[in-house]
Amino acid sequence: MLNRFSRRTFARLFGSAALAPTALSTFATAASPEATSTAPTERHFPPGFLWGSATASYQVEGAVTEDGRGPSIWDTFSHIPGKVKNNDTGDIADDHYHRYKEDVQLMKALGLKTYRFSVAWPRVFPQGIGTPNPKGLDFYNRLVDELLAAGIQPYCTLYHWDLPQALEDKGGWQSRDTSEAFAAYAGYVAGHLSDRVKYFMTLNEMSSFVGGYSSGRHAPGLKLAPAGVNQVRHHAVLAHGLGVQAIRAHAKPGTKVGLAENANAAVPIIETPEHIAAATKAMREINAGYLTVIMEGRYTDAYLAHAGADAPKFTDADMKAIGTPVDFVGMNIYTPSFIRADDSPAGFARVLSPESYPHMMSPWLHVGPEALYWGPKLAAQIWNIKEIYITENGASSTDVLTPNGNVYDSDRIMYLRNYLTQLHRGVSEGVPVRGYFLWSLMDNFEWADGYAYRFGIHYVDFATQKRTPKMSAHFYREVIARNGLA
Ligand code: GBH
Repeated sequence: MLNRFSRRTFARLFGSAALAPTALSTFATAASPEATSTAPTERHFPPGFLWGSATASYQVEGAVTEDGRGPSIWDTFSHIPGKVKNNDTGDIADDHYHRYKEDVQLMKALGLKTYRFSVAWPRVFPQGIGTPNPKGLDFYNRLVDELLAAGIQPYCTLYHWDLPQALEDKGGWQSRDTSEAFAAYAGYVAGHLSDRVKYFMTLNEMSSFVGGYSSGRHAPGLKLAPAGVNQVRHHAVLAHGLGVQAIRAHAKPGTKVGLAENANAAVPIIETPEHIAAATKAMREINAGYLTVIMEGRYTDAYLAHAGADAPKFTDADMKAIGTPVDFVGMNIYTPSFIRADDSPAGFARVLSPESYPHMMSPWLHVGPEALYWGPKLAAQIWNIKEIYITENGASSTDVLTPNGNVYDSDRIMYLRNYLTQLHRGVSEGVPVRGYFLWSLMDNFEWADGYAYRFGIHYVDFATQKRTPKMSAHFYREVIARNGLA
């Protein structure tokens, strides 16, 4: 289909004579006298590299009152007028709860090796704790079976922001009890799915959901003072640590446990030894409240000094749990944090971006492909990590729709090709990235941005729920088929 499309367009633009072999070879010769072939340069990834895609429960499932699901903080939040663009909610989203079989076929057509989904906590425990709801877990049993039948390896995230509202009513992430409740829930799910799911991630993007207690742009929409926010953050990393322990206690032997964290990817502004050294220092400090404390089991001195009287309250036992070794690290990487060497005691400084800095449709989504090289490289080096996944990377686009049903997203292809080129650079050097999950399989509920911002490689018409592969889906299918850049 791609070939037919290209030939047709090429002919329309340049006339059909341009497609004649002589015209093509003349063109190639003129452009590059040395070229002996017009075959694309293939830059391969290691055999077995896991090409995947990712979604999250509240963003795709819909069916929010079905089969005993309890409300989550995102149901509550999205129904408060003015909180989400156009007052969109996840009530229906992609209706994936009913259409998961069709969606697994989309994955199969792409050639995906793996798929990362998240479990909605309030489906499994409608009250957050207590009596499980078997129908809730059944959905994930069916999904996992469908994936395995299609030859796709499931990667399961346990928390992608849909906290049961019943727990929020008791303080949510401000309460240590939520960390304990998370561990109980995580152990329960892993106990039931680990006969078929081999990889579990505890929490997705702690800093993003902690933002729901500081900027208030995400659920539950609170704006706490710094001491409160630091305590919420501590409960998040504690939930991760207790979750790792609970999963290990309940899952089948051989199950691997990690997390999916949007670690800030420090990128040296210029690749000189001094800027690289600065970026290496920065990578630890700018992630001090999350990845660093998890990998090291202690808050850095700079983090505690900076927090001062607002520092979180914790025990030695907390720190031991937080530092429980993980089997792998998942990194969600979208944007770079540019760093330069500096004479300050810290030894580094952020390089601020000018107004003109290029971004994708989402204003925050600054384009910086090097993030996919430096992020995992520095993390592996600093913490001696042996197994890394890029658990999310992708882009929003305004997507050009043509009357005959094509969806052209050349900017998303540009973004992906450039990021994958940098990933390839790292993997070729031995950076231990084993897989890549493109965000996202299909357009979905983009949190506070509602349905206005599309991250999918499949276009979703939300009125009819029709899915259409975008040009980027064809691109990605080609990457997967070659196990290399296309
Ligand atoms: C990820 O967040 C999420 O895991 C995923 O669910 C989401 O759909 C995807 O990426 C695309 O956004 O509007 O200025 O307040 C990415 C990290 C952190 C980026 C919060 C947007 C809000 C910036 N996100 N951030 S702002």
